[in-house]
Amino acid sequence: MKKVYMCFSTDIIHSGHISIIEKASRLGDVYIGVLPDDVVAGYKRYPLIEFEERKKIISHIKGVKEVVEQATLSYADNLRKYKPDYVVHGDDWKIGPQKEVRDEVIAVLNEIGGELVEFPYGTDLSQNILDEYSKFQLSIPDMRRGRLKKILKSEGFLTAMEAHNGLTGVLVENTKVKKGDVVKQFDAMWVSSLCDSTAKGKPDIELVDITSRVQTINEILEVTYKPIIFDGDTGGLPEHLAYNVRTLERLGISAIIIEDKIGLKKNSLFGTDVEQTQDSIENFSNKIRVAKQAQKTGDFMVIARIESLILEKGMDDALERAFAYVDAGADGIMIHSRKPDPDEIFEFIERFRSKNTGTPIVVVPTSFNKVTETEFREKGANIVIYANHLTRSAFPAMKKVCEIILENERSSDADEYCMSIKDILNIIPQG
Ligand code: SPV
Ligand code: MG
Repeated sequence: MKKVYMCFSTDIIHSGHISIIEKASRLGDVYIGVLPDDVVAGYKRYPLIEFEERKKIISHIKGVKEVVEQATLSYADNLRKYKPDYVVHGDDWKIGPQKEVRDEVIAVLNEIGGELVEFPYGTDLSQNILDEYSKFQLSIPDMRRGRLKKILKSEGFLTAMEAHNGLTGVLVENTKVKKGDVVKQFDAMWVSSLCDSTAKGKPDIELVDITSRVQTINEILEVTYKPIIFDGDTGGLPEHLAYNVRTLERLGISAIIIEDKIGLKKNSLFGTDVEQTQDSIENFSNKIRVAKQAQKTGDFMVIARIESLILEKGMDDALERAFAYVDAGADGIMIHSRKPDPDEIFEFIERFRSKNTGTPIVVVPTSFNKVTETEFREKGANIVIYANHLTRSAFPAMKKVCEIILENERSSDADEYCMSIKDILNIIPQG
């Protein structure tokens, strides 16, 4: 019996897929490579159905002999491993983003003595309609909320970039970089109190109230699909926190991070330059319990943020708090530092992990920003948040343009700092 290899990234199986599998099975035993969730996400969008479930569904289609993981968009490894006589694909990949993959498939097939068989791919609208429908599904609060936990579970690690309005949300949603065979993108968004406040021209002192913060969130929700982590500052009064947790949860937010400070909150990166007071373990543990009791779904996460290192209270205090907050029900721990070197963050992670291997650890490397994601991952961190970088990068360019126009009394001199009109018109998909 000949061997036929196909690769499936789809999560919505329709008659087109069934018909191509049917044709393929006439050529021999059909082996189907299924792409992991992060690879599908890089290639088109986060799949509605997770990897294991997709594998199971596809394995039950008539004519499929075996389902295997294809770890990358490239077929090369699996072709060399399974040495199929045929690779079957629709003829729709001769142009466009898949052309490179196709060229490589042909090259590897030449090497192993196989043949590429392409069947006409129905170009009816159904795939586009299904894709639009899938995107809509991903934006539904119930779908979006749970995705952070799902990514944590399947990948063990994720990154988030700050977003403070629709435009920055779109940037975080759509920016992708191809690194070799891998498409890199941010997994989630961080709605930072610093950036949300700064965008409104206000200090980061819990002055921008929850109504206004929710307004920002709604702007982002309307135009994006990725999960959102909300910076909940101190969480405020427990009675308010319970209400706000339900509001966030209802909107489809995946997690709130609350920090163990009390009184007039100042931004952590001021450290001890300003007066800031840490809450007691008892009080803050109570806040965590209140937040956990308030949530209605199993998806939502309450992450406790420890300010001991920021406030120079020492490593032992940070660790004592971490274990107490986990006992109180925290779904994750964020450890913060404003030191440029990561030693205290690494020490915290190591000591915490020696007793707790499961609770996700969040880091915000604004100061200790030479550490790579791989290093954080190896040390045992699970979420890396780039907390303020879009605000900090946009502002200098805007300021420069103001100055150039004031100086020259016309705008053409500032052109090199501005994107073209054509580009700004196209930055947002129309319609
Ligand atoms: C924020 O982004 O608002 C944060 C992180 O809370 S930090 O600014 O480092 O305190
Ligand atoms: Mg903040």
